[in-house]
Amino acid sequence: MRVNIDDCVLELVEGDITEMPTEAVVNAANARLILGGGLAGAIRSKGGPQIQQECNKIGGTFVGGAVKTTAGNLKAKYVIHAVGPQMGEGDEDEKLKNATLNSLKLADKEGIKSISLPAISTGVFGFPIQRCSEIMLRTTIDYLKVQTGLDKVVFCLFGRESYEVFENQLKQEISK
Ligand code: AR6
Repeated sequence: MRVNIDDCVLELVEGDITEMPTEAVVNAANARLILGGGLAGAIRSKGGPQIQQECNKIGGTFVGGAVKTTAGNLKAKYVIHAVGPQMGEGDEDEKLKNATLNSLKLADKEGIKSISLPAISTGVFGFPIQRCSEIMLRTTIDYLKVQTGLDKVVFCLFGRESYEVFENQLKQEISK
């Protein structure tokens, strides 16, 4: 599914974000920036050791924050490591909103034109996918309606079920 938000294309695809050819891809990271399992593990193994080495130099960031490294062997040029909340730690919705917003802001600050995001926190961190779709889509649409240099924002969802949750939610958002 694909819609326009002012001058930016907002697209939903089902697939593997490590294969996305956008300039940046977002990793679902932890605050210590240690690439563990799930998507982070796929980025580590496909992208090569350089990404973890750059993360180690940065050292970490706050929950809701986002930092940038290069993307090693991935098709993308950059990985933006966004730290989502772990379910149960408190203030999860606000933290997920911030992780989304800080990823988009960082992309803009770096002059990045296209970015792919996953459903942050909905794997190992246990955040419900429906609530994630509401927060991430609303935050992104609101952001793109103000000022952005981004041409394209893609939500790359892993599996049909996650894709359908985001698709239904995006349909609702644009009918508002
Ligand atoms: N492409 C797109 N989405 C993916 C991919 C992929 N290749 N692989 C998984 N997903 P998770 P979290 C989806 O667990 O919940 C790690 O140990 C997955 O289906 O990767 O934020 C980190 O180091 C789910 O919908 O991230 C952190 O410690 C979503 O991506 C911690 O897990 C996020 O799942 C982060 O947990």
